[in-house]
Amino acid sequence: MKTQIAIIGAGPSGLLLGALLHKLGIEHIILERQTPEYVLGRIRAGVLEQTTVDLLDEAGVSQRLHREGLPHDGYDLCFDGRRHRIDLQALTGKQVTVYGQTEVTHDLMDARSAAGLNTIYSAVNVKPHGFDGNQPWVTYEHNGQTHTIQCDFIVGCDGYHGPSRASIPQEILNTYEKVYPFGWLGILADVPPVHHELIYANHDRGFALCSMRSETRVRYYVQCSLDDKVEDWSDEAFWAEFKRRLPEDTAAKVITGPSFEKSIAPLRSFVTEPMRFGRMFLCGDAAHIVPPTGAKGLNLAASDVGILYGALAEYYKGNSHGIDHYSQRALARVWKAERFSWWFTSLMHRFPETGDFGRKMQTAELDYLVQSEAAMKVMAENYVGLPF
Ligand code: FAS
Ligand code: PHB
Repeated sequence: MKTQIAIIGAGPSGLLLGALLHKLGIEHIILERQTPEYVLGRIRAGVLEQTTVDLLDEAGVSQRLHREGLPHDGYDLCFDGRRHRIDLQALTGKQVTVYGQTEVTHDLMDARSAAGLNTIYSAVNVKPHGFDGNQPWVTYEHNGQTHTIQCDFIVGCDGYHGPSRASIPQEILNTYEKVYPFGWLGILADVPPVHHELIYANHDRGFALCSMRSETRVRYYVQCSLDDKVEDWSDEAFWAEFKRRLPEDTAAKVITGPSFEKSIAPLRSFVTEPMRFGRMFLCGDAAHIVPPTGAKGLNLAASDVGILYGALAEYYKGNSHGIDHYSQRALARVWKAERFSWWFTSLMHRFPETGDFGRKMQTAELDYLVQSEAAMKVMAENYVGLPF
């Protein structure tokens, strides 16, 4: 089989790139290791930057997002028993939209099947080849048969554990990594959110986040030990700890209920340089990971795709400038989002190793932040997403 673009991975990166390439009439195929149900079963991001919404508009898949997504003009920070609002709208003129990654993926999958586009699910042993030459190809097994796809370019949208980055000779790859000494325990429950916007809480006992998926479904998190297992946390234990980490008046308003999803995610910062290797590009988690504190992971994946799709459109019109500068342009935004996510994580979580002095530094920075228009503007500009 021959196509123009072979995409590995049908997460948000791969599906969004496929939708945008389809709009341009650029032939492509997506190869996904899992089933669609498995991909949809992964509970991940919840906050979309405006640039991500714009790309979903451009891809023609945002109708439900505009019907059901929740525009948010700000969020609250809690620390030292206090609560302060960061007014995104006033500080930046922009807002974010609360709409789960699962819904984004659903909308992209529905649009893809409605257009009759080719996605090979349950593709086994997908491997990129020959991307250091002019005629790359991808091999995979499906229903016991081995298949080969000749293509012009390969795009690795296969996440942190995928084969694309793993296929690049280590000597030409530069990676940067920081692993955080804690995880996030998250639940989904069908109860009304404690507040109409998100609340990020810095507490002596650890970080907590009040997020949501709709006006009737919450996504709440507490910082937990990396040694914790989901089975260590009953719903009662979660609710008690979650409320302990919020100011009393906020905790009193928390409506509890049975969780129907509970998972623990490790936190890491990770970047691969460059994000292009000959005729293979990396997009999204295949190239970088951020701690979820700043809600940047999904949005960075979208901006990588936005940059690459424009570059490929130019290439097929005879201009290679975009693809030749993809890595440099994507990384410029990636590193700023990595910095913000690391900073926000360092500010809001309990780091036992930094002791009481470290706690005092966090409280001093938060106390300064909420009293300085300039400091809040810097935070807000990064939270709503930097241009690309
Ligand atoms: P993904 O990992 O989503 O998709 C990669 C796809 O490639 C998957 O479908 C995978 O099955 C497939 N694949 C892997 N290996 C393959 C192979 N060998 N062959 C074929 N296919 C293969 N971001 C936020 O903004 N906020 C959050 O709260 C948040 N929480 C997260 C929680 C967890 C547990 C994780 C892991 C991530 C979280 N993220 C969050 C980040 C997340 O949303 C990612 O940024 C987003 O999924 C990136 O999308 P993709 O780049 O498409 O990668
Ligand atoms: C989420 O709703 O999952 C979410 C929201 C904001 C974050 C992280 C996660 O910063």
